[in-house]
Amino acid sequence: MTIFSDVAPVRFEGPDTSNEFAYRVYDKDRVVLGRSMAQWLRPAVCYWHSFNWPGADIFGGGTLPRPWLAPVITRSMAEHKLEAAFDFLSRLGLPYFTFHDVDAMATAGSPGEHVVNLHHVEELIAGKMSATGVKLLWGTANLFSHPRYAGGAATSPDPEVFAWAATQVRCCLEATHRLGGENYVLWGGREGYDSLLNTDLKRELDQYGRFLSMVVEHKHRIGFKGAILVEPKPFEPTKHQYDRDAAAVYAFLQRYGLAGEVKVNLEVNHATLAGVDFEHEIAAARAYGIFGSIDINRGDPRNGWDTDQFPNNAQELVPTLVQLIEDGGFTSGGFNFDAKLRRQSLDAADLYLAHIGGMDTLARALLAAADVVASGALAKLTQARYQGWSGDLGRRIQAGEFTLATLADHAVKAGLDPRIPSGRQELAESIVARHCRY
Ligand code: XLS
Ligand code: NI
Ligand code: NI
Repeated sequence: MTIFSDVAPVRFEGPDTSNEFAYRVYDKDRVVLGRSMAQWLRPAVCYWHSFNWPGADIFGGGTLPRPWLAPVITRSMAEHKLEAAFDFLSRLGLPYFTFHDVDAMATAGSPGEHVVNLHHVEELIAGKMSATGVKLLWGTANLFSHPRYAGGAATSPDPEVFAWAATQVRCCLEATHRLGGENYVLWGGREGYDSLLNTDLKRELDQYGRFLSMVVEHKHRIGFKGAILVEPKPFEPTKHQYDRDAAAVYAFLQRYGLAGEVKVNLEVNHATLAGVDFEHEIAAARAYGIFGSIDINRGDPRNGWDTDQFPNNAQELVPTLVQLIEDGGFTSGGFNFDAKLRRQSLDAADLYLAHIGGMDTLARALLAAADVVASGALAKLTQARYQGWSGDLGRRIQAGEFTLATLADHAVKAGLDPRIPSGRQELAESIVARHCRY
C-alpha cells in the first residue's frame, strides 16, 4: 500500500465515461495510420517532478504529500519512494518512465558513495521494471542542483567539478544501458553564464565539447545502442544557456564533430522561452537531422519561466503531431511528461488526473493530426507554393548550373517579372482547426 494505491488501474473507457480516472481518448491499442496510439506516442512519466518534488517554489516550501523526501535522502527513503513511484506507474498504465540519478538514489557525500548508492537503487529499479513491465525511455544525471554545479558542470571554472560530472554521467549512462533505457539525455541546466564579464565563453564551449565527446566515446565503449540527446533551453536557471535552441545545439555539434552522434530532446516550455513555436523546434531539428525525443509540457502565456504545466490544448499541439507523423514517428524517442502539479494540487489523486488529462490531450492531437495528414490538404498547399522550383529555372539553379553572374545575366535578358503564389495561410490554419474534433 502506498499513497497512490487508492486509484484502480486506469483504463480506456471512451468519451462518454463519467469516471475521471479513465482515459477518454487515449486507447493504447487503437490503430491510427497503421500503428497503435501507444506506438505513436511512447509516453513516459518523469520521476523528478512526480515523486521527487515536494511542491516547493522560491517563496515557499513543500505542499505535496511526499513522505519520502527530506534534504538528505537515506536508503530507506529512496526505497519508500521507489515503491510509491512504481505503484503509481503500474496503475497509470503508461509504458515508460524517465529519471535523474539523484531522483532515485540515496544522497551521496563523495564520488565513491555516489557510485555505490546509484548501483544499489539501480538493482531495485531493475526488479520493479521486471515486476511491472514499465520500461525506461531515458536516464539522465542531475548536474545542476548540487552547490558544486553553481558555475556549471562541464563548463565549470573548476576541473574537479568536471570530473565529478564525469563520474555521475559515466555511472548513469551505464545504469541506463543495463536497465534497457532507449536514450540518454543531457540537459545542460547550468552550462551557460550569468555574466559575460567573468566568463570565458570560448573556453567553456571547448570544455563542453570535450565533455560531450567523452560521453559519446563511452557510449560506444560500453555498446549502448540508444541515442545520446541534448535538451536545449535558452535560460533559467542561468541567464544564458549555450544549448539555447535546436539550431544552437546543431552549430555546437558541428563545431565539435558530434553532429552524427548526438540528437536533441525538445521541450515545449523551453521553445516558448526561446521565443519560438514548438513546431519550429521540431522542423529545425528535422532539417538538421537531429530530432530525437520530446518533453511534453506547456508554459503559461503570461509567465516568462518554465512553469512545466501539463498539456491541455490539443489544437496547439496539432502542428507538432503533423511534423511527427510526417517524420515517420519516433525512433527511440517518446513523449515524456516533464510536467509538474500546481502547489495546491494536494491529493495523491491529482498526479493521476494530471497525467490522464495530458494523455487525452496528446491522443486528441494525434487523431486530428492524422486526419490532417491523411487529407493531404496541407501537403498539397505547400507543394503548390514551391511549384516554380520544379520548372526548368528552379531545377537548373538547384543543380548548380548557374553562377551568380550568369543567373543575373539570365534575369536581365529574360526580363523576369515574377508573381509569387498565394501563401494561403488562413486556409492552412482552417484546415488544422476543422480537423480538431476529438
Ligand atoms: C529543466 C529540464 C529538465 C530536463 C532533465 O528545465 O526540462 O527537467 O528535462 O534534466
Ligand atoms: Ni525537460
Ligand atoms: Ni524544462
